[in-house]
Amino acid sequence: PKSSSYVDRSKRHSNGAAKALLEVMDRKKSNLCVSVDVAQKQSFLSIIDTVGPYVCLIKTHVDIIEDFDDQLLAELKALSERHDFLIFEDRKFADIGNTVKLQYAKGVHKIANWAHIVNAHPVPGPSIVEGLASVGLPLGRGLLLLAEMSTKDNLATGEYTTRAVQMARQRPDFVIGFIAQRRMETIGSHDTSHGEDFLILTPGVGLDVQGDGMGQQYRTPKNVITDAGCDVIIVGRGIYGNGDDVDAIRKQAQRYQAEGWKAYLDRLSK
Ligand code: UP6
Repeated sequence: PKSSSYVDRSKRHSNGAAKALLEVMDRKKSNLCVSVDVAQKQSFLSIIDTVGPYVCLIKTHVDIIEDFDDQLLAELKALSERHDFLIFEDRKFADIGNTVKLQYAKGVHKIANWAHIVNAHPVPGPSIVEGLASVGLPLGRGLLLLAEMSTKDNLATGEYTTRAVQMARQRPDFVIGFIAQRRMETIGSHDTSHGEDFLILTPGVGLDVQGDGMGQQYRTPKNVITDAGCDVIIVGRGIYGNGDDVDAIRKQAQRYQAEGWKAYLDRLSK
């Protein structure tokens, strides 16, 4: 996967969400996912409308939004169609199969209805994937497992990461890849010659600062895409962290899109 193009990989993926993401990346020349972590609906929608043309994916934490309602979801959906991007709810499910199934399908947010992609911590074991797959697979959704994290001194290392990769291999129809900091195909004693291909989405990306004083650690698009071979850069405050001036936000989105795409082209030409 590190040396294949996004579009070639899209043809080989059987999961609809993975295929659609790789296709939109190629179509828009963007491996940028913007993480919209703000508390007000108006600000949330305004940022998405501004960055929409430059992203392949919008990542949400809908439980942060104070004035969340169904109208917000309708507008989010409309923006995703107008600007051609997919939606990833960063819910980080972490409970037993039966509970995550309910959290995914029900409650105020009804995540499965609108999020093409969600993620889960592998800590409960394979049953969490089964619970989520029972809801998401019939809807054509995809799941990412958190095999690694971006924060200082996090526990998702070594054997934990290896076990996460093994869990993903058991459900290639639904688990489309990982939240991780590098490629995962080579992990574990596995024969990769049969063309295994995980999507690697990587948070902790920033061009101007190294951290946030609360454990977050930033790397550049070049570190992440060219050197580590990841597929999608996830950028939050690097895009909108300096206030809500629309022109400034647009500029940052264009900058990260350009940097991310250049890093991808550099990787392919290696
Ligand atoms: N995120 C991380 N690190 C991880 C997993 N997820 O930062 O290992 C998420 C955070 C946040 C976003 O929950 O929504 O990615 C990063 O935002 P930032 O660019 O503003 O730091």
